Amino acid sequence: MKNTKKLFSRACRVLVGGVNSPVRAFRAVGGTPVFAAQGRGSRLTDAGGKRYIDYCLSWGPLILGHAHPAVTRAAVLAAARGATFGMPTEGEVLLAEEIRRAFPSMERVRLTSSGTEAVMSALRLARAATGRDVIVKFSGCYHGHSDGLLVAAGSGALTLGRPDSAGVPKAWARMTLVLPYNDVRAVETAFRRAGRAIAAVIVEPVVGNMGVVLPAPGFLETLRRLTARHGALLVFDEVITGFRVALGGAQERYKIRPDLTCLGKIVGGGFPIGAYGGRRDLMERVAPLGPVYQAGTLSGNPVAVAAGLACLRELRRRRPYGALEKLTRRLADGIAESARQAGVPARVQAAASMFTVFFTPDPVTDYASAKRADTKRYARFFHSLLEQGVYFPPAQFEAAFLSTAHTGADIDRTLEAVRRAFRAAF
Ligand code: KE4
Repeated sequence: MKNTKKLFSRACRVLVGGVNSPVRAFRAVGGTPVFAAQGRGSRLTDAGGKRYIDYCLSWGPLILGHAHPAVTRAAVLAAARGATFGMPTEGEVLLAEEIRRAFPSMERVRLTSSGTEAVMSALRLARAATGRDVIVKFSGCYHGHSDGLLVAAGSGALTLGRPDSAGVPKAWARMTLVLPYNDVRAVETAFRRAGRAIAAVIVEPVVGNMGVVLPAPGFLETLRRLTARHGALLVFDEVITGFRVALGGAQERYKIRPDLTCLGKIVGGGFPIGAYGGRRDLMERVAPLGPVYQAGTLSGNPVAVAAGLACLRELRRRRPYGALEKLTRRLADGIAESARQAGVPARVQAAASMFTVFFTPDPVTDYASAKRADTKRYARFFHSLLEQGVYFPPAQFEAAFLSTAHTGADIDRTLEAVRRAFRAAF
């Protein structure tokens, strides 16, 4: 820990808050952030040499675990051929084909370097295609840090208590209509009142950024029906759920065909990649074919593409989703049972291999109910597990993840640490 403290104070003298992304700063849970030094499989080693079973997994990308041999080999070989050309390469075509094979709704694809870029571009396209300005989003959902979406945002913005970021022009915020997640009546009212002004509805089809919140039966279907009826577009932000809740993401699981989809995280195998895509008639409005400009020096970067392709091909070959879901269910049920036995009010909400422990007795269905969770208890839970070598996301309003590298023995060890945490910290 000494190393880490020294490293963090040195980091704070040059990096804002000592980190390159706010969620890493442990502001919600207190203490000094863990500095990673190495990862392998389900294990993470910090700068002080301490090892952890990792359930944060870099906030989602590492569904195959750290340093998967096929992904690492692909990236190293690609790098040796040249890191970037600023020219089309075959790998980008192969990755886009692999994405479309899993997401048939993505008839045309554009690769970017982050999920934020993918979402920002998809919404620019939605506004251009409809000639309308208003975007509907749901409070507590997070869609990256582009201006129009930092309104009632989840993830780090929610954790830091600043769901509406400073610096976002009021005009931008006025073009973002925020509704409660899972509130069908609110969506119907919004369309009744402003349907003709709404360009798109963007949604995390399964929310990760309030912690894991599932769509109520009929919610996604209502979004599909109302957007189609009013000439608005339905945008699924599957940056977390893509290749996570199924090979074809939430749209495969819930059998809903959105007009546009945004991807990130897993699609790059741990390297910087985002992607957006959808109906051909929409996507062909994007430059160079159409008037919607979007570009990127490292979009479709050959090294990232090679890693992403290796990752997606491994997922297609292994189809690990049943086994991942079973292991996640065992962990989630075990945590819930330990909380019950310890008399600690907790809800463990899971979807496939993503889950969240909320310290609240009630179901978490939207931002208001998520905010009722006891975040101080979460901080104590987090630190007790950290001490015992188990690394959960350092914030209540995030999702924890399993990978194909997690084993039954990892789950047993984790449940033992959870039992101790409930005894020691509650
Ligand atoms: P990136 O720009 O971070 O690649 O993707 C933005 C984004 C878009 N949509 C969803 C549903 C997302 O969850 C994200 C990013 N997720 C956060 C964690 N919840 C990234 C972690 C961070 O901000 O450091």
